[in-house]
Amino acid sequence: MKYNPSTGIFIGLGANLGNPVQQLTDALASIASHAEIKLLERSHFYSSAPMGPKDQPDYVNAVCKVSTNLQPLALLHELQAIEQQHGRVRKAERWGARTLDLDLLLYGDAYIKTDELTVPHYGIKGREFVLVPLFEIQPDLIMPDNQSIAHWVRECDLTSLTRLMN
Ligand code: ROI
Repeated sequence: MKYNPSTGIFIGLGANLGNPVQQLTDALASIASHAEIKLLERSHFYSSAPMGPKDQPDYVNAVCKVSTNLQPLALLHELQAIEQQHGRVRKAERWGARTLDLDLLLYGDAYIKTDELTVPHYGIKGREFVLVPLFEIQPDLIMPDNQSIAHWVRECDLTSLTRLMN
């Protein structure tokens, strides 16, 4: 099955170890210079309190919009390669700190659920550090379940999120 990306392909970026702003900047540069991926938009960077275990540093999060002819799984593999290039070490702890996390959030209106990939990403709703940057770059976005992004932004708690100057 070939997926139609016409309503946009969105990637979430997050880091809370090392120099998160630099890692996100470098990851965006890698995405922008990738032969098969075109960077269309990027949000500001946002500082956010950790969701999950609190004994870890605050995160820096952002979202970007891309276009690509890569199908979802091939795109995921390219994102994983970029994570590796930027020093990502996958740890056993599920919700632990990370040097760089690239999540395929949305691929048009595709629904995919395999062992390797779930799209829409299960962590979009209720995560202000995903919803707010997504809303910033695509305020008219309608999610695959037909809810507007604006609806979900209104539902979430924004108190631990700060927009950075980047
Ligand atoms: N918390 C925040 N604020 N930002 C993230 O990107 C993030 N990523 C994660 C967990 C550990 C769930 N918490 C997070 O994977």
